[in-house]
Amino acid sequence: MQQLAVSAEFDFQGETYKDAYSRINAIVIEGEQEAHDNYVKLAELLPEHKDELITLSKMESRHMKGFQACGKNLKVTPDMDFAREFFSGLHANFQTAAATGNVVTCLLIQALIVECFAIAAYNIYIPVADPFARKITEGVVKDEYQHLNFGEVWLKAHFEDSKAELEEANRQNLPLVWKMLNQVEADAAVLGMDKDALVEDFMIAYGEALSNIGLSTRDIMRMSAYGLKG
Ligand code: Y39
Ligand code: FE
Ligand code: FE
Ligand code: FE
Repeated sequence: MQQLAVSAEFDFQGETYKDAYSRINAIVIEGEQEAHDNYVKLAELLPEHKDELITLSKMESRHMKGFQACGKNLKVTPDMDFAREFFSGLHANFQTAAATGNVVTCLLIQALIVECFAIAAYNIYIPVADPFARKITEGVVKDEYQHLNFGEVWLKAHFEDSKAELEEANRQNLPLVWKMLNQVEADAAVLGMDKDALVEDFMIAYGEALSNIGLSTRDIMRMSAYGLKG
């Protein structure tokens, strides 16, 4: 579906917009904070890539500060309790995987699923964002492709050893993404972000990532459908 909305259509200072923004903005701030923490943890798990992963973690901190500024600019207080709850499933799964040294699962959660979610959400948000947030988000989304690329390159290089864990991690975590999208659908719509467009962009980014890693079209189709049927 095409999004032809222009910023002028939105009342960025209206109560309805600001109420929805208090949750979406919080999700993005919390997501960036958790992404920072996840790359720091990955740097411990993959010491041979420590410097690069710490660089990525610092980018996530910058993203968080940028989105905090977007909320302040609209005089919105982010609902951080809502956002922590929103990420709790993926958060718990990442912690468990990290504690047991399942680095493939950690990479699938952060560098594939969360990054593809970010890429979809930010690309859909940019055309409907207020001018201040648009500039910030345009800068951020470029970085997210680099984060996704780290995961793709590592998993491609370890493909044969990773394939089984990748499939299991996908089975456990992809259903959480559909659940998260449903939870955010109404607020996203207020901001001019269409759920079908989010799903479509996520699927494209995630499918491309799995393809780059070395999965067959058949595997990609099977993996992408997990949890979609509810
Ligand atoms: O790697 C990253 O920077 C990811 C943390 C950011 C993900 C943000 C999650 C965006 C979901 C927003 C949903 C809006 C409809
Ligand atoms: Fe649509
Ligand atoms: Fe980020
Ligand atoms: Fe990222």
